[in-house]
Amino acid sequence: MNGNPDLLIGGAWAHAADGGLREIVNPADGTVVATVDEATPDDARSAVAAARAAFDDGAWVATPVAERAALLVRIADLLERDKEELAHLETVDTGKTLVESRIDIDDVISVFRYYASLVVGQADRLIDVGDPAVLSRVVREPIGVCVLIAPWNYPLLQMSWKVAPALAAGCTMVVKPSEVTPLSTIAFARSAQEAGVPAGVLNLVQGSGAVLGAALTDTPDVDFISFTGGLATGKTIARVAAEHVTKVAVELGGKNPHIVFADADWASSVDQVLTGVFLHSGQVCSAGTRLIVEESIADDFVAELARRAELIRVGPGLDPASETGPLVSEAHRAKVEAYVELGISEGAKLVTGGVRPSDPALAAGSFFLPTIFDNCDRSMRIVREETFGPILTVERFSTEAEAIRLGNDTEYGLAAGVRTADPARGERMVRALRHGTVWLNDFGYYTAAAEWGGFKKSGNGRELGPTGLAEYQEIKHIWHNTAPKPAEWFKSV
Ligand code: TXE
Repeated sequence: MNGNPDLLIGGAWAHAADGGLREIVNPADGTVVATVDEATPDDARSAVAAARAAFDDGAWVATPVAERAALLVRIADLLERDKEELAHLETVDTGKTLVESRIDIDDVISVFRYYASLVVGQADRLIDVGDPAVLSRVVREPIGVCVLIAPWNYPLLQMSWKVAPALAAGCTMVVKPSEVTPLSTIAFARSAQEAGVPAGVLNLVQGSGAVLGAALTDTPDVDFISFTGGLATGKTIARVAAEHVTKVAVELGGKNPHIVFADADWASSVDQVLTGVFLHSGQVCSAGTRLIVEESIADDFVAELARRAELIRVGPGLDPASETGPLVSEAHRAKVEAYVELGISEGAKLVTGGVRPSDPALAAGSFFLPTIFDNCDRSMRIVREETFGPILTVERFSTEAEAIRLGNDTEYGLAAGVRTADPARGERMVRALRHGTVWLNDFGYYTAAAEWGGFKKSGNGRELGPTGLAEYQEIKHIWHNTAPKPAEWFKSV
């Protein structure tokens, strides 16, 4: 049995019902960094029941909004206090560099502060129905019990985009981090408890999604499921939830174009195309994995990218010299390697990378070198499918119309980048691209105050911004007649 119990159910920390454990591996060196409780479906059902009871009990829902906001601020303060420890957990769990992990935790903190301030500013909408005796107003109420499922690439960050608005709205919840990367979420749940989140409001189970999925989603006791992860799992969850008419929001990744016109600023374009795809070894839903570059500069641009990609220092996330870390697991590296093989067999030209680093010091980790494929086109699966690894594919265009067509020629629609010195063309492009976020002469940035989410198969619903709070709220119209009188409808009666 593990030391500290890792499941939080109804305000009490618990071990798994069957004593099951899971080893958590540092992908930088293959070492076991922790052993955590692996929930059973019964544990997951207990967590849902605890969230249901805490919601139906009404006390949390009735908590004044200012108190809920103050709780969010206390959570943010505790995360600030524990930032270094949380960043360390994120790095040994996911492999990303400490620099990236610290940025993630800063963003987590800002999300809690953002929703604390947003929710206190929400006002009911008053409607003039033409009768001064009637008070008509539209109010927001918490949607209810939420199941919040997060992936492994940004474990606490993705979870915070769900937990912060859910708490702000007055919901209760079961959170399930990825079984590959649960450590920061377990630490977070302890902070939430320390901050004073009432028993049953936030429950945590961790374990295999395939095993726990049905207990968390195939139930009438859940009112809302927010999921970030892969397309296949998102479809499964949406199908199961439909049976109960449970509202679902899913963020399912992307295959994001980064379009570079010949007049674009050269230095920032090279830099941002590289960081856009190779940051966190490409394990980013909004990674700019498709370079779509104007024909006239393509050869020189790709040559410069390759030169710079070969200089990227791949290494353990805890080593300050590392610029990007390993892939999250051996299994995931195998998937990325299969895509490289596929790209070669599809006829793409391997310009650089495509292999593991030769440095023996990295042999125990699941590292993979930044990889660029030129001469790509939309018939290739490496151009159409999310590889979720450090693989950049290069397509070329000659006209603006062709750039738009290529940029939209994907079943996904999460994010896109455009680089041009012509503001009018830039504005035409950002409106023409069918993606949830479009960057013009920048790439990868976001803010808690602006919505995040995808068009098409990148999902539905939005996180962050006011819409990210609205997802957790039901709308109720209240019609109050302060001077009731007979309706005088059926005059004969
Ligand atoms: O994700 P899964 P996987 C993409 C990326 C990656 C692919 C598969 O292309 O290669 O998805 O990754 C939980 N019911 N993204 O298999 O399975 C699971 O335990 C309920 C993009 O790791 O989608 C984890 O907590 N939950 C993405 C979460 O779902 C289930 C980030 C995500 O795991 C479940 C990650 C079930 N039946 C991968 N099955 C992004 N949008 O950023 C699994 N889970």
